[in-house]
Amino acid sequence: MRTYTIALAGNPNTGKSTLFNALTGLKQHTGNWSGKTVNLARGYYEYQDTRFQFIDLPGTYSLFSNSADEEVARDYIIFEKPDVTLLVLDSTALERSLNLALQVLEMTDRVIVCLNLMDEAKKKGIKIDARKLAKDLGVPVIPISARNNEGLDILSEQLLLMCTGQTTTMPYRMKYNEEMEAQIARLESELRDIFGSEYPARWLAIRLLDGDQKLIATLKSRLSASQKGGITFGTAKALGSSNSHHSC
Ligand SMILES: Nc1nc2c(ncn2[C@@H]2O[C@H](COP(=O)(O)OP(=O)(O)OP(=O)(O)O)[C@@H](O)[C@H]2O)c(=O)[nH]1
Ligand SMILES: [Mg+2]
Repeated sequence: MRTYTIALAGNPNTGKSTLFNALTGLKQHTGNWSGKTVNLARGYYEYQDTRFQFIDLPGTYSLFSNSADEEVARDYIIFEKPDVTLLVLDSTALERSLNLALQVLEMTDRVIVCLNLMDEAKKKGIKIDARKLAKDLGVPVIPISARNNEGLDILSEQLLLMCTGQTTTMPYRMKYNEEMEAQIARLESELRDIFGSEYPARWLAIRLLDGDQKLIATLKSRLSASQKGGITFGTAKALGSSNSHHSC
């Protein structure tokens, strides 16, 4: 049986572990306070002759290098390359989640958005046009209530479709000003020359331009580990070249 890996990402307290438990039958700790999931729980779920491996990532508000949790979640998405990143949003506080959503959409085009806590949203009279949001974000958007097992069949179906390549996405990517876009394009093409399609070049270029030293260190150590003898001249130059763009 083919196994696909699904990473659950989202702000703290949006119901990632509740969804994880509902699908896998495990009992990952949940509760009404943030920062509970610190290590990566794994669980399995079978749907229509397909096995999904779920990874419960720590909840974060962004995916920069601000904390160990952010690094763990970000490194998983970039380096482990799950088949789908399942972004769990709180329907009652959507605008708070969109910052993280836009960051994930920069990192991968294999994203499904779950609008969780729909029961709470309904109670509060909040209406969300999931279709419009899917159109705007360029990825599937599924309303669910993980605690009440609602919407999980439609979600499973969408996971299967994306894992088997039957869904194409067009993730929304933020546009920066002209000067910034020119710098991104230059660095992006250098990075593509070195890494090919190994990493999302545009996202990497933006992070390097932002001077994300921890990401640079992680990349260097990963490269030296994979090449045993150390990083190549070209790679070192490209990673070093981020420093020359650092001030922008
Ligand atoms: N009403 C309602 N509550 C929910 C739903 N899903 C989760 N919750 C509640 O929301 C709270 C947080 O859920 P968790 O699953 O622990 O959230 P999390 O995203 O794993 O949190 P972190 O691990 O801190 O990132 C718990 O009290 C859940 O019972 C839902 O669909 N409806
Ligand atoms: Mg959790």
